[in-house]
Amino acid sequence: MVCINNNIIKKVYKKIKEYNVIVIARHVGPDPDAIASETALRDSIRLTFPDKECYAVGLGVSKFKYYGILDKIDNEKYQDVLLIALDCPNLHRLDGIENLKYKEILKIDHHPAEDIKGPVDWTDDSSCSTCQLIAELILNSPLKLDTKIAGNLYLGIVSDSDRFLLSYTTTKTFKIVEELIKKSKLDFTSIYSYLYDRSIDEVRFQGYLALNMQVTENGLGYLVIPAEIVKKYNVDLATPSNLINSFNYIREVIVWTFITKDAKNKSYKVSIRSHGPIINTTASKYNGGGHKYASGARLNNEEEINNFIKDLDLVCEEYKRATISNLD
Ligand SMILES: [Mn+2]
Repeated sequence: MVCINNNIIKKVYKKIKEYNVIVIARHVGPDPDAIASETALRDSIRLTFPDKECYAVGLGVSKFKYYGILDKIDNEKYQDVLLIALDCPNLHRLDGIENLKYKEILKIDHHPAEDIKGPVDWTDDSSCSTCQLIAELILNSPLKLDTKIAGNLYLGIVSDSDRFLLSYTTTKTFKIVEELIKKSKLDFTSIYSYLYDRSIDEVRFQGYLALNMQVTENGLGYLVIPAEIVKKYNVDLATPSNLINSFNYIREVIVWTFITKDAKNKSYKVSIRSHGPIINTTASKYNGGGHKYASGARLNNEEEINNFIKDLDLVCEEYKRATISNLD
């Protein structure tokens, strides 16, 4: 049976009802789940409570403009607002809240809990996405739904679960998606292009990644990508992490990572995926963190790169050894 979190949903709804001004924020460098959850929740609050002021803040990303335009507000103008943090467990990674005088913080997130802790906190790392939680909230409270809101939530769920492929996709995910589509009459197959449309430059860059990825005996796939390559293929720093899920289901690879030179910040941006070993503990040793099987990190120099690769390789080796001894 699918269990709906009615208790916390009631508390979240009550908090939203209590405030006249609500600011919704999500993590820096947003993905579709982060952007779609904030615009969907904003639009639902506006639809339900036309007299409230509700804003979704943070830097806009032009390729995500389908999900809705983000709000530019004067943060110092507002007092006593409710800040809703979505898809982000750390205060310092919330985008667009500098100098905002918020009275309380309400968090809805599917990452393991970190420093954000408000009086109402809905953290559920068994949920495939923040959009799944927002859909659960809207479907089980007086908050209103329309086709556009449902479309945003659907794409956020599809994106973060990698098309229902990742292990935190559950029967609850399907139940919520079914209800979302039924209730809104969403024509869901017509909106996939907003998620999957890409340029030939990106496809060619994916070819570069495939040709150049190193694979160790223990099943670690890794590649350090120089800034010149990113430039040569006319892609950007975010492209390797956008493409990393495409390298799942390679027989010889159990953990894979792309390490991209970030010339502007004089460091390296790291994305890691796994279909076995837990990797967020290694990520947290290198200025990062995230989910058990999908994490990110930051490296500062070549020595750190070498140590990081060695550590991950060891994680793979230990995992392989444990799996083999389980078979004995
Ligand atoms: Mn997410």
